[in-house]
Amino acid sequence: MSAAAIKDKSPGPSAQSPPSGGSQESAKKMLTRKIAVMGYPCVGKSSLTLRFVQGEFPDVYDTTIEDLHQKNYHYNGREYNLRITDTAGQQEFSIFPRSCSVDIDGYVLVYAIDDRKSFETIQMIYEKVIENVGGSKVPLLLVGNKVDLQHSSRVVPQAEAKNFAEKWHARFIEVSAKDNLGVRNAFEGILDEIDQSRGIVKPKNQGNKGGCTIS
Ligand SMILES: Nc1nc2c(ncn2[C@@H]2O[C@H](COP(=O)(O)OP(=O)(O)OP(=O)(O)O)[C@@H](O)[C@H]2O)c(=O)[nH]1
Ligand SMILES: [Mg+2]
Repeated sequence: MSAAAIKDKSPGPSAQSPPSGGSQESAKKMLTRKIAVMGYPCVGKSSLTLRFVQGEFPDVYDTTIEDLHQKNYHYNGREYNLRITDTAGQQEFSIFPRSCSVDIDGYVLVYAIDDRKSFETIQMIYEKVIENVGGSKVPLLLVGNKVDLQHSSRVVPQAEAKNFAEKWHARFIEVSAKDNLGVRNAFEGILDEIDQSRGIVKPKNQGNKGGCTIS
């Protein structure tokens, strides 16, 4: 796998993460969070990432090798430097990408609600994450993308995905990168999961676990 290209779309001079011992007070408070976006090919990993990072939905499908995006993000009174790895779609998971096993704070596992195979594969990916990263306390978000297609071509019932998320102690959300539904909530959800796992914030709404829906 080729080295990830860094795509920094954050505005302003503080786009880079602060050097250690930096002098600016604001820079000192910047929290770096590394997030991996994983899933079967064509589920919308890149569209979701680009919608969040750049506010755009790409016109053309361009399969990903691996891209690293950066974004500075203000959330819950904190400043985050987000480093989001948009991974290559995986048909099967015999090899777990090294870039996803080292130094990742949280995982966004994406399937498409109109693609049953992508949902089956996400369960394998989940097992590989647990196997490679270790422990059952990995911050995880299960994302059902393409919810704009729910009335025409849904094949993965929401309840089924919700059950898996509950079993995994993961947060769950259905989104549409195309219609920009729930995308921000998804990335804020994984930030919450990461910060809760570190004891930085208390779980504020357990109801979100295994059940946040955009419709
Ligand atoms: N209807 C609909 N189509 C979407 C949505 N998100 C992505 N797509 C389409 O799905 C196709 C794949 O999108 P990508 O974002 O490239 O998918 P990917 O998972 O990054 O694909 P790989 O990099 O090949 O693994 C494209 O044709 C997108 O336009 C969505 O929310 N709704
Ligand atoms: Mg992609």
